Amino acid sequence: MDMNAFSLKGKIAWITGASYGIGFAIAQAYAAAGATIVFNDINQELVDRGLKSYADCGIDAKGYVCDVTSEEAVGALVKQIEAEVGVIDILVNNAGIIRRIPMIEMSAAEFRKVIDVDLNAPFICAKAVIPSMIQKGHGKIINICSMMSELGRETVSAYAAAKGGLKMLTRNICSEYGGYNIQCNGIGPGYIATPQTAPLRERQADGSRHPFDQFIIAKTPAARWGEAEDLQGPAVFLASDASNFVNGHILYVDGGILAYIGKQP
Ligand code: NAP
Ligand code: GCO
Repeated sequence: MDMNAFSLKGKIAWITGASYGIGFAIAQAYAAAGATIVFNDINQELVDRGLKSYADCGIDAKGYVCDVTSEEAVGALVKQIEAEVGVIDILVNNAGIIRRIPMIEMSAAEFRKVIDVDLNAPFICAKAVIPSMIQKGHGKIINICSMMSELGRETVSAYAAAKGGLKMLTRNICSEYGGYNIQCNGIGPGYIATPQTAPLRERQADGSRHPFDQFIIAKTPAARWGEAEDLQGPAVFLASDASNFVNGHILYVDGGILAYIGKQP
């Protein structure tokens, strides 16, 4: 096998919401594999923070302010990227939010907001890049899904609905555009130590581990939280020619959570 199939040399990758966390780690790996990195985030402060982090590790990334829930802003950004950098070969729909609120206390507006960022925005971004991918003859779209694409839990109804929907959007993009040599796959991270999950890992006043932290370690055969770096290899694979016949798949990177019924009493 030609190992160059894993290379991203000459590819342009747009990772949404990639100033820090999972998106940043994926972008770092793409840069190491040879890709040109483009990212956006919701405000200038985050973009500046991202640009500094990329520069600190020697990556010449292009950063833009763009709210991925705005069809107009995303359309304009894609045009700008095409003019300033080139046609996007790889889109990673990474930007996301979570609200942990018991469902009967959650307003419809709060529910809609989560669906807007976690489900509608990947639709908007994918829709914006697919026409040029069709013209170019290839494209990779990677949607960052979740354990909640498969499982439910208390307080995350909107997030689970969105990430479950994102799994099916992934399969539908594959179904609709696979014939144009576009592969759309998902990555389902397990519980990853990022700012998004920090409240679930906070030390207790007596110095003990947060009960949720203990719960996740017990529920994960790997017996640890994931790190954003754990997602790098799978993300490179799904962006590269090595995965050209992998389509509509969700690759769970979860230390085994979905395989495990939980510790016996
Ligand atoms: P995160 O806090 O979810 O980071 C996502 C980034 O997206 C942030 O910079 C965020 O800005 C930005 N963003 C939010 N709304 C946006 C919008 N409308 N337009 C543009 N950017 C926007 O951190 P993460 O933990 O690295 O999560 C990345 C992705 O992985 C998310 O989709 C998340 O759901 C998913 N995920 C995370 C885990 C985990 O355990 N951490 C597990 C499974 C899946 P702000 O900082 O202003 O919010
Ligand atoms: C939660 C978590 C999640 C994770 C992740 C799991 O409150 O249960 O924040 O849902 O971040 O998406 O894969």
